[in-house]
This record gives sequence, C-alpha cells and structure tokens, in this order.
Amino acid sequence: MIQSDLDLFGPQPQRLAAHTVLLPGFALAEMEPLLDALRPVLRAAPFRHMQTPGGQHMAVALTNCGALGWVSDAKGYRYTPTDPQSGEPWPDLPQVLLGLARRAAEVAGFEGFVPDACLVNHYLPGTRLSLHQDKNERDFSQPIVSISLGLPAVFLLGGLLRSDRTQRVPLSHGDVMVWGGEDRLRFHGVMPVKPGVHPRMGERRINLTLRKAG
Ligand code: MD6
Ligand code: FE
Repeated sequence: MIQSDLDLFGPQPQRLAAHTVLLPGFALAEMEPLLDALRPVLRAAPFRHMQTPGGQHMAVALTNCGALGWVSDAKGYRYTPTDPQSGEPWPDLPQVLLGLARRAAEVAGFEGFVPDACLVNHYLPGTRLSLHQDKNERDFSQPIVSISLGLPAVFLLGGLLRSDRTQRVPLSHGDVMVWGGEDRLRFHGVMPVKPGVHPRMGERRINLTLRKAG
C-alpha cells in the first residue's frame, strides 16, 4: 500500500466552527523546548487551587505567565499583573510560547497575534472544567490559542448560550486549538479527564491558553 501524499504531512487542520480551528500535533515539533521553558515558570509560580467568587475551590489547579495573569477569589475573576501568592510579577511569557501562539493564530487566519497572558491549567484524572465563557479580556477581536499537553481530554465546544448543544472535541498531547471572531464567546468546558499515564507527562493534563488580556 502506498500512503496518500496528504498523510506524509501529518494530520490536517480541522475547522470546528466558523472561526475555530484545531491544529492536531502543532506543538509536537517544539515540545521539548516548550517543556524546558515551562519548568522555571512552574517553579516561580506553582499551581494552586483558586477560590471561586461563590467560595468553592476550583478542581483545576492553575497558574500564569506573562504581563497579566488570570485570578479568581472571593472578589471575582480578573487579570492581575502580580501573583497574589508571591506578590511578584507573573513569570515572563517564554519566547517559544509566543512564537507557537503567533504561528498557530496565523494558520487559523488571525495575523499578528501577540498574547500578554498565558493561563496554565492542571488536571489530575477525574478533574473537569465546567462550562464557561472567557470574557475577562479587554478585546474580544483577539483570538485565544490553546495548547494541550499530557493525558487526552474531551473538550466541549458549546454555543453563545449556556443551553446550546455542545460539540465534543478530543484533544491530545501537542494539539493546538485557535478560536476567535464570532466564536470567541462560545461556552466551553472539559469533561472529566480519564485515568491514565501519559508517556511524557505522567498522570496529568496541562492546558496552556494564550490570550491578549490587556
Ligand atoms: C482546557 N480551555 O482546555 C480549558 N478557554 O483545559 C479553556 O477553557 C479555553 O481551551 C478559551 C479558549 C480556549 C480554551
Ligand atoms: Fe476557557
């Protein structure tokens, strides 16, 4: 059997909605530099479980890098220039992430994307993320670039109403998703991560979302 020419170039981008594109394996070529860059970020700003305004604590553990970081506490959700845990500025956004995000956005049709915030989410097996909209950023004309690492997960891509039906999108290690435009305010979430051990990342899923927040 001769492989078709297309297979030689790896999986192709998949359009999930008008302005939502999945780039399977897009981060794989730079995985080791990416993980090397992430290590000092996590040392300086370790994962933590933040409180929701309702007083619960989030199942997902999170941290940030970049000029701004997303935080949640009794006062609500917002971006801050410093890590409330250390009082220090969030760690710098690594160049390898800036480059990846810019190129992924470009492939998806968003030119000149320069993120100033990267939210890093950590899921253990069983952890889910309930349906939400990302609307704490200033400029909804800018897309969000999402990089998945480690254990696979099913991403739920909903509509502009919480009650809209959701599309189930399987996400694997190295997959990158870009969404913006009219999809920017879609509800979305993550199904509970199934137990497993990823050969490179162990018993966890990590998701990086790069945003232009300020
Ligand atoms: C996650 N992602 O994949 C959670 N938000 O773990 C998000 O909440 C998200 O992937 C906005 C844009 C892209 C995302
Ligand atoms: Fe989100």
